[in-house]
Formats: sequence, C-alpha cells, structure tokens
Amino acid sequence: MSNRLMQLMRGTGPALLMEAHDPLSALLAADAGFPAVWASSLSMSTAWGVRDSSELPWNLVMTVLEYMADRVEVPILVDGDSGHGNFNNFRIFCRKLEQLGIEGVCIEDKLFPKTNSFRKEGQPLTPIAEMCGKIRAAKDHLRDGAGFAIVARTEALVSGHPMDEALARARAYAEAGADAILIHSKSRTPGEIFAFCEQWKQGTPLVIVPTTYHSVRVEDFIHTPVKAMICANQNLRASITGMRTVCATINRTHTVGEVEDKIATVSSIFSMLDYAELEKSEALYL
Ligand code: SPV
Ligand code: MG
Repeated sequence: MSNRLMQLMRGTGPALLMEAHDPLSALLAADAGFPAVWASSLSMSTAWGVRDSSELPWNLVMTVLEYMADRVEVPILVDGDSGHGNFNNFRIFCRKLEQLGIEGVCIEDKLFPKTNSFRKEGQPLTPIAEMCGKIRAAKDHLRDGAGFAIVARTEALVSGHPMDEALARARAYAEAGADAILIHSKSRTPGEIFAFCEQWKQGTPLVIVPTTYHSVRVEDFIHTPVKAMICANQNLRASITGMRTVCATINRTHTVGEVEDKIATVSSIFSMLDYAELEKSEALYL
C-alpha cells in the first residue's frame, strides 16, 4: 500500500501537519487544507482532562483515533509517546493503528510512563538498543510495513544531551528502519535544529515541532532535510481560549446574545456533518 505520509515526506518542501485532539478538530484541520493531521498526546490527554503522562489509557486513544480516521480523508500521524510500554506493547499498538487505517506513528526515546517534553529537565532516555528494538519489532509485526510510517523521535536535545548524542541516536534509529526522524528541541530559537540539519547526511527525512521556536515559517526549511513541520497543540490551545472567553462573557452578561455573532452557527454544524445526507437517505430507506 502506498503511504501518503511517506509521500508527503518525500516531497520537495516541508509539509505542514496540524494538531487534532478529537474528530472535530481533525475535520477542521482537513477542511482548512492541511495535508495531514498530528494526533497529539498532549492535546488528546488534555481534551480528556488528564495529564500528558501516559494517563490516557490506550484503548481510549484508539477510540478517539478510530472516529478521527473515520471522519477525515487526510492521513493521520499518531503521537505514540514512548510506545505504551516495551517493544511488545508498541508493536501491538502499531498493528491496531494499521487496522484503523492510520498511516503512521511517532515513537519517542523516553521511558514509560512518559512525561511531556516541556516538563522536568534532563528526563532519562530509552537506551539506544531498546529504542531500535521497538522500531524493528513494529516493522516486523505490521501487516504491511511499507504502508505504515514509523517516525522515530529523539529527545536527546530536549533532555540536555549534546548534539553528537542526538545525531548518534537519530542515525541508529534510521538504520533500524525508521522512515523519518523527529528531532525535538525546546530551545526558544531554531539554532540547534538548523545545526542538526547541517550535520544530517543520512537521507532519512526530518520532522520538527516548533512549539518553542515558534517564529519559524515552513519556508525557512526548504533547503534542509526537514520534510514535515508539526503544529503540535494550536487547535487545542485555541479551543481553550475560545471556550474561556465564551464562558466568561455569558457568565458576566447573563445572556447568550452577547456571543451569538462570534461563534459558529448551529446550521454550520449541520452542514459540516452533512445532516442533509441523512435526510436524503431517510427518504430512500426509512
Ligand atoms: C505532543 O503534541 O503531544 C507532542 C509534542 O508530543 S510536544 O508537546 O512538543 O512534546
Ligand atoms: Mg506527545
């Protein structure tokens, strides 16, 4: 099967992937024209009111993803955290994703339970050999290894290790069969990402997440090995701001009239989810 995430990452310019945390946000990202969505662990956890610390049970993650995959045509790259356990848990997770028609997963070299990258300094990393074993196990266990992209993410720079460690890890993961490498950084500026790009000669595409060095544009990476840039949490953060504003306004003014022209109409919800199709079908079948 051809893999659309891989096709995107073999393209010329970096593709922009938009965060989704539920089927609605995935639908909105796809409607806006993003070629793929990032099912973020931070955002899915937050949407369920739990912390991004492996607190969201993976069967619940699966349910969210099942409905997400059902709603959108664009491919989904799933944030697979540290693989939900060891190589065995990770390969089972990947196989389930494959069954849902999901086209890729990202696994990071952190321990289980994981903690969000922006919490705690110097988080311990998975030994390189163990991480490579997880990548190989998943590839071997998939029904169609070529149809499912495995993005291996190194947290070396985030955890305070030198550039050489990040490069050594990324090279090992690429050799183990990763289809792309996510090089993560929590620096406020993109310097270390550009430095990594300079030294990356492997040919495996790179993926970045500019949450902290957010002034960059996708075009800044055209002449680098970066082939995908993930907007990791902006939909979730926008929804928090939007809902807070609406709650505060209604609570203060004691009327819903104050927000009426600032929020989506009910009829736009009906058209987004194609209620008309159901009515046509009812006429045919009911
Ligand atoms: C996520 O979106 O959950 C990520 C990216 O893993 S980050 O929060 O930057 O670690
Ligand atoms: Mg995450």
